[in-house]
Amino acid sequence: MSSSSGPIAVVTGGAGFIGSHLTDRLIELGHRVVVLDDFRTGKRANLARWLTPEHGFGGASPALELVTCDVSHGIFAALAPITAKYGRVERIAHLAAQVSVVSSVANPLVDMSVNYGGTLHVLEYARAMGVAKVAFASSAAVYGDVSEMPVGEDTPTRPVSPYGIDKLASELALDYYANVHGVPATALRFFNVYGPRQDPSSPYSGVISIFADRARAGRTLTIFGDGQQTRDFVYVGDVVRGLVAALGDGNSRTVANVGTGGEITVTELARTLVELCGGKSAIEYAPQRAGEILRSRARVDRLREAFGVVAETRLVDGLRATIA
Ligand code: UD2
Repeated sequence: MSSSSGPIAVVTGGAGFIGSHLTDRLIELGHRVVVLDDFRTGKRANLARWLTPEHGFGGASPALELVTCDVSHGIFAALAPITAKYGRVERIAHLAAQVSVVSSVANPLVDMSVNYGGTLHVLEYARAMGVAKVAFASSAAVYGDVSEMPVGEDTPTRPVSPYGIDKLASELALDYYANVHGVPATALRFFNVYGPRQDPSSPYSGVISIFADRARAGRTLTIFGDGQQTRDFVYVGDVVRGLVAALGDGNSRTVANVGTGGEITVTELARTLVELCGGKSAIEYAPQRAGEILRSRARVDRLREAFGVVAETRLVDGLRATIA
């Protein structure tokens, strides 16, 4: 990839949890990054490092351009002034999405238009402008409920939510654009991503963000179900390494899981977080959530073999960083 004086890397959803960490990393690596975000869930504060006072109130450092844009309405107009100034877009990481599985069940049409529609707009831009690589944030939700663990990429996909369906449809669109229009594209299926900047404020926020927030305040942690369900929790820094690799040349049409290959029960997770925060919180149990999957654990061979990436952050270290 090229330096900040050269072509541009676009991060859609770049003010969000994962997108802002990716933006940090790409700028550190010397890229000029254009963040497209509609700020519905993304926050300027996540990019505070690059919003320096010497570039004016709300202005960004020369390595970052921040553009308010709802990706599901198209990205040509938002990017035109930037490309006129700095030249063409070379790479796009497409992370902008409606991220809640539960909202997708309540509002499937909104979900489909934002998530699948947004992907089509990105791919249309990539086709028209000859973008060198698109990396797409897919999800373990494409698998649905599978009995075989760990889950490999060749496991039949049977999503059980509109969210999973539109992530899978987006993967199919990537494949179509790669095949028919020659747009190099890679999809990464994220497992349960956690880390600093994950917003705990919604009841459907990631469990680690909610538990960490409560454990720090000495409040009770609520476990849904018997707590024996497992998840493969992967630290955001490791996910970013996967994305950076996916943005590089090669591996077009590759789909890869992004997880650790391990799993932990929700009860074990709760106990660990309570302990790390000084042991003041109680743990209570509430009825199981509808549509809950019992186990989730990624096969990670392809991530290692195709991208040279191994998620190496130990859970306890990632939890400490999240709490801090
Ligand atoms: C994750 C992803 C989702 C999708 C899905 C695919 C997140 C935030 N969500 O959903 O986008 O990709 O995987 O399968 O990464 N829990 C509690 N107490 C709480 C909150 C949660 O016990 O206060 C439990 C919850 O019932 C579940 C586990 O913790 O068993 C993880 O929940 P989650 O909402 O973090 O993520 P998940 O796996 O439902």
